Amino acid sequence: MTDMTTAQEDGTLERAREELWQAVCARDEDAAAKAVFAALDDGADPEAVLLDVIAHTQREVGRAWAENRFSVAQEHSATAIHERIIAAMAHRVPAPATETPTTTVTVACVDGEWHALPARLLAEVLRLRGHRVDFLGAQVPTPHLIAHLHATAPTAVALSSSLPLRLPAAHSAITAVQAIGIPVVAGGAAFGIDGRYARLLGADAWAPDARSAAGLLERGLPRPAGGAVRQSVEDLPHLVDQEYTLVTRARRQLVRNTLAGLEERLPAMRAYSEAQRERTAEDVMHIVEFLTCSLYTDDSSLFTGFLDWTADILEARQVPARVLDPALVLLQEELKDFPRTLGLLDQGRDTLRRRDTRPSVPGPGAPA
Ligand code: B12
Repeated sequence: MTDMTTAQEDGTLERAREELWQAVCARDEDAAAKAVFAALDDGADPEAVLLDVIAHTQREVGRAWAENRFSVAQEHSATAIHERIIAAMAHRVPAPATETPTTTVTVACVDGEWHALPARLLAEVLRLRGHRVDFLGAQVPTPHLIAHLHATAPTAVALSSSLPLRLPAAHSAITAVQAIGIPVVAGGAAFGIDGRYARLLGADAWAPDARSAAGLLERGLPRPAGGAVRQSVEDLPHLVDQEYTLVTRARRQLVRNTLAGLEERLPAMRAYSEAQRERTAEDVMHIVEFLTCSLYTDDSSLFTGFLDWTADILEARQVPARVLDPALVLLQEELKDFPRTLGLLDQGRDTLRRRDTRPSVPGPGAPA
């Protein structure tokens, strides 16, 4: 790499960000490659290109989708372009060849987690820092991960998850990996901006981004003692009330009953198109899933944060957030024997009410 002042590098990265953004908006892979390779040719640090150009643009893509400026198809196209550019970069910027890597890091997404790109970015940064990386990609079922680790015995496992819904699966993976004496560093948006869920689930370490993850792994992680797999209730004593287990077991029925209840109480729903019905079913499914995730962690902010996020998404599409309230009311009626769940639903309704200055949201049993 040529010597570059910070100001020059900032200018190069800024130009690359602008050009890459234009390229993904135009779904033009050639222009995207040109933007990134021009920055590398100008001497930009490959790690900065990965994190401050590509990851930055990918987050902008997420924002554009959330604000209804990008369709799902446009988001998919941008992600596909980024995946190809990252792959092309890996074969263009060799890993440092000076020393034999002393660490092998297995990078894997939690079971059910499709967001592989954040994990891929981490893997590439670790490779550039001289680690040997074993990248397993999206949704790795825990038993397969463990079998693989028995065969490969890495120094550490880097477990990635973007969706908080995957936290129960992340917990199983963390405890299973630690039971075979391998330390786990957790990361990705699911673990919270301050890593609170990584700590809650007993991960050995957490890092907010790939740069600090690389620093952590360079300093080394202590090996866990190994032995019997920790039971989830040992980390999360509130689970003894069984609410998480029982509500999770009933979730399909809950979604069906809530949809039937909505149809009965909201005459407008009877005129919904097939697509609108599907979207409503998806929303209700997500509400129930985030509810169970909050029960698992005993953290109401996961549920209220999700409702706030869904309300933003709906409002960006000209749908008022209060359409969510009747579903919460129906769930309160279905789940009246579960005090922790009722508390979460109450807090959820408060969150929606606070967003909506208009009066009168129907209470349980009130005619809709
Ligand atoms: C691309 C994308 C997808 C793609 C993923 C494709 C792929 N190959 O990765 C697809 C289409 C599959 C997808 C699906 C869904 N997605 Co999506 N997706 C995104 C998007 C736009 C970008 C993700 C990304 O690559 N981010 C870029 C990187 C750089 O993110 P990052 O977290 O900052 O990564 C850094 C750190 O977290 C850290 N890190 C990451 N992993 C690890 C691991 C370790 C060990 C460490 C230490 C650090 C670390 O290092 C990275 C680099 O510094 C985001 C928006 C966003 N802002 O991220 C939504 C987003 C994550 N998706 C979202 C949603 C809701 C979904 C779906 C549920 C949508 C649906 N209705 O089906 C599904 C769920 C799929 C599933 N089961 O997992 C929401 C989540 C909201 C929430 N409340 O949690 C987001 C935030 C969209 C939004 N703008 O609101 N998605």
